[in-house]
This record gives sequence, C-alpha cells and structure tokens, in this order.
Amino acid sequence: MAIKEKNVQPTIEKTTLEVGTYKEDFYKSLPPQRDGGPEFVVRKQPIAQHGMLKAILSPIGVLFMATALMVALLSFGLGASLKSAPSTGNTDSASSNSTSNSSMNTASASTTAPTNVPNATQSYGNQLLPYTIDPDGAKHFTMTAKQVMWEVVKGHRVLAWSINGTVPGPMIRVTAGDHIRVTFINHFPEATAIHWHGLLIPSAEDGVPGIGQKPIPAGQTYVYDFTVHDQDVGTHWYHSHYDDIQQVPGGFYGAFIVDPRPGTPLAHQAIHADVEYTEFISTMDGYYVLNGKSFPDTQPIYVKHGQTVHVRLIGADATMMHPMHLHGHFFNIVAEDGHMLAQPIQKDTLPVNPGETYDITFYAWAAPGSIYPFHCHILSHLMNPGQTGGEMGGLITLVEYAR
Ligand SMILES: [Cu+2]
Repeated sequence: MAIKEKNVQPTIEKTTLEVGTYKEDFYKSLPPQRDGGPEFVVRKQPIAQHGMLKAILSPIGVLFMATALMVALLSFGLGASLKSAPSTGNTDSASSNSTSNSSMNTASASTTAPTNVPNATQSYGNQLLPYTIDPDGAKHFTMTAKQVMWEVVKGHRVLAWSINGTVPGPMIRVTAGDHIRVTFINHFPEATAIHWHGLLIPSAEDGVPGIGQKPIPAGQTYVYDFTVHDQDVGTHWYHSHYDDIQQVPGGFYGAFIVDPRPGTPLAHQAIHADVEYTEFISTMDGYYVLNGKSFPDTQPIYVKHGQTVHVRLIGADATMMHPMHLHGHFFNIVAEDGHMLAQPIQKDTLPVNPGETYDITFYAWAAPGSIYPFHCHILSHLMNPGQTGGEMGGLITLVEYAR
C-alpha cells in the first residue's frame, strides 16, 4: 500500500475549512482498491499545535479545567457517600451476586446466579426505543429498570442491571428541539436514578440523587421532562447515577443520540455515512464486553466495499480506559463527546476513557470478503474468564466485508 504525504497550503485550507465542518468529500475521494491496496493521501495539517496549548493555558482554559476537576472530585465523593450500604452475609439475595464486577475471577459468576432473576428474553441491546406523542407534543418514552440474567458469551450468564431487559439499554434517538418525557419505572431491588450524560438540561432533570432529585426507590416511578437543543446534537448516553459502581458495569447504560434539525447549519455539518454502528465498551462481572457481549459473541460490523462507516464509541466502563485499534484501516475521529472537531483526526488506535464518546468514520477500502479485527489493545482484555493466552475473547469485534 502506497502512502503519499501532501502539504496542504494554509491559504487553501483557510478558504475550504470552517470550524466544525465535516469534510465528507475527502473521505469519499479516497480511491477504491487497486493492485497492492489503496493509495491514501495523508494530509499534514498546517494548523499550529500551540493554538490548542494556548487555549488550554488561557485563563478560561485553566478555569475550565479547574471546574472539571472540582466536578470530578465532587461526583466521586457523592458516588461514594450516596451508595447504600452493601448487604453482607446474604447469599441468596440478588444484589449479593454482582459484587465482583471488576475482579477478573473465573466463570464463577454464572454459577452463583440468583434464582429469582429471569433470563433475558432478548439477545442484543441498542435497539431503538419507540415513543408516543403526548397531547403537548412531547415524545414520551418508557424505560423499566429490571434485573435479568444476561448471556455475555454462550453458556455464561451474569446478573445484569438492565433497562428494558437488554445490555446496553435501548437507544433513544431524537431531534434537536424535541420535548422529551421519560417515564422511568424502577423494578430493581434497590433505588436508582438515570443521568443524561452530555445533555445541557436543568439540574432537576440531570438524574443525580442528592443534588437535583431524590433516589427513585425500588418499585417507584419517576418522570423526567426536558427539551434537547442544538447544543445537544451528537452522540451522548444515559447511565445510572445511583450505586453506580454496581449498576453501571451491571449494564445500566444506553445511547442518547440527538440529530440536528433538518435544514440547519448543524445538519449540513453532520456525519453522512452509509452505515452506522454504536459500540459500548465496558466490563461485566469479569468479562470485557462490547455492547454487552464478549468475543466470539460480539456482533460484527458489517460493511460493503466502498462504504463510509460511522461508529459511535462509548466508554461505559467504570474504571478502565480501553485503546480501541482497527486493523487494516485508519479512521477519522470526527466528534468527541458528541461535538464535532474543527478538523477530523486520523488514527488507528483510540483510547476511550470512562464517560467519553467518539464518533469515528472509516472508508471501507478493502476487497469484498475481507475481515479485520477491531479490538482493545490492552491484550489482557482479549480473554474471557477461564481462557488461556491461545484463545481469543473479550473486547474484539470483526469488521466483515460483504462478498
Ligand atoms: Cu481494554
């Protein structure tokens, strides 16, 4: 494969670049496969790196980082102090069976299954959540928090703190300007609350018990009501904000996608891809999971030669960063935490931290029938409990080209 480097004239860049513009034409212009593979033109960005450094060191940048640190410390403290006392010495309750979330134990998780929790009736999460329209025009969703036994990999079930019975929970997909109403029913054996991660909504709807609302007790229902605006456009998510060290790795997370209003500049800048996937990266009772499944049971990313592929990556893990690496391609980081970058960044490995979202696109250049792994590059994350080094499991999915 030949790689050419091309210095782009700053003046040309200036006339063609706008902040937040997604340069779809560039990716589409990559030539299809030739003898010996594709010929990529790698653009050397003329943008001065110290521009960003300057921004970070500016008074506003420093203030922003200090605020971020304060919020991080505050939420850590809250998470710790608001967590209900763990039940100990109780071997047959549902909650005592999921206390080994982060420990890399063997397949004991599936042998300590609580008897009163039903098996999940669906195999995959991320399905679009339907809604009804209320008389006031609000899009009304219903979410039910309930425990199910979730099959992370064939023959191994773990206790899941699910929304609507799947891991991840269902995807909420709305348009900027929409009035959202969510009836949230708590069928967990303990309290919970749902946080809308990345949305600029009032603190009373933000889902943090102790600040904007009270915890929703077991068996109770709570109604969230808010409006999403232009600044909320992009890839966001929801997750538990109560006993979160147990409920989030337990599977209480899902995508919250806000599309731009048609005809607006944001719609013009939006990512236009041929195919789209959402991948939640997490761990579940000792298993490393993509969308709640460990390899070989992860769902492949199906592509066709010549397509532009859009992947929404969401870091749902409670404790670990996962550097995701795509074989045989580079990808473009187009947006971070839902917000479009001024310029896409080309990489083949991307560390996804807890809480982050990334929108990446890649050009499916390879021959029909090609298969490439997309996996975490911390190699101990490529094993399932009980596997040896020669076997493959965990955080891998396959990019499979149609024949
Ligand atoms: Cu990893």
